[in-house]
Amino acid sequence: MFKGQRLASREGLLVAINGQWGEIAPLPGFSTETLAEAQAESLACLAAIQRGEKATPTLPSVQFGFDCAQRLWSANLPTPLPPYPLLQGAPAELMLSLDTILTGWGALPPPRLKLKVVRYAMEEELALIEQLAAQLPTTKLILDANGGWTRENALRFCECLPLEHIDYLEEPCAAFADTIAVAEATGVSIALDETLSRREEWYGHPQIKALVIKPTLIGSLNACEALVKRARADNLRVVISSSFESDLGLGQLARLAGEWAPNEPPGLDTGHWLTERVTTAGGEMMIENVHCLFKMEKSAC
Ligand code: OSB
Ligand code: MG
Repeated sequence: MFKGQRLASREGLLVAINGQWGEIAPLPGFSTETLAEAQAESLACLAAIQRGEKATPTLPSVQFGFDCAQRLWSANLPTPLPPYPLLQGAPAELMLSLDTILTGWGALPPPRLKLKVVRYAMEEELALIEQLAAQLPTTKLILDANGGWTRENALRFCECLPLEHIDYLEEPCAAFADTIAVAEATGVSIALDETLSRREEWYGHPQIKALVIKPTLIGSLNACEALVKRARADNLRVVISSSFESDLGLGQLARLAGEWAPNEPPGLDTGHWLTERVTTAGGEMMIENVHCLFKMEKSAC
């Protein structure tokens, strides 16, 4: 479910420039552009490159795809950290299946675990959080409200949180001022996500602990790097996060996370929602599975 829309399939575009690939996949409910708009701008950019001009996309997903396809990727990065798990589903069911989920992680519980909130009754979500805190005492919980609470409901919820088990809460309220008021009243630490992709004004605050950067929504890699620099200057953590890209995009995001936030587990545990891959296990594009919309003509000279 994405902001009330159920997505049964994930659509997107893949672009190759001089043999290097990038992914353009606006996320319904989160991206401001549609796939049709991204496609029209992508085709215009490819035509510009064909004419010998520089492509200057303006839509975030197109900027991300074109930047990845033209980036000089570092060859020798250390192995990226594994993403933290993203727990999804109804609290009552998750509580019943928690033992099975925990065994699935093996002997070591993950250092962090993310849970979406404002999806079910507040009491049920709080009960699940209590149970996770009790059963995973060494795991810090990341909560994400996607701006879904009023200030009053966020206050009610955060006053009941076991704060020592909470790493941070992403975007409790739609308005930045409400989010800060909730942080100050309850002591909860905050991470900004939608505030950044919507390019809203924000200022540093001692309780803002992390910036969640979703390159498909932010757009150009330069804009992402500017946020990384601002985070470093303000002593904030950087969490590189997915917008439900394919295995190609997720692999590139993992590499960006390794460069920009080498010590921070990324928010990239979304690949298992997709049944198909676009690359082989060795990282080669399976072009026989993609439908061709544009092919660069080889120039005569
Ligand atoms: O709310 O952070 C979100 C994915 C797509 C759109 C919005 C969100 C997400 C994620 C990605 O949660 C996974 C993560 O950040 O851990
Ligand atoms: Mg978020």
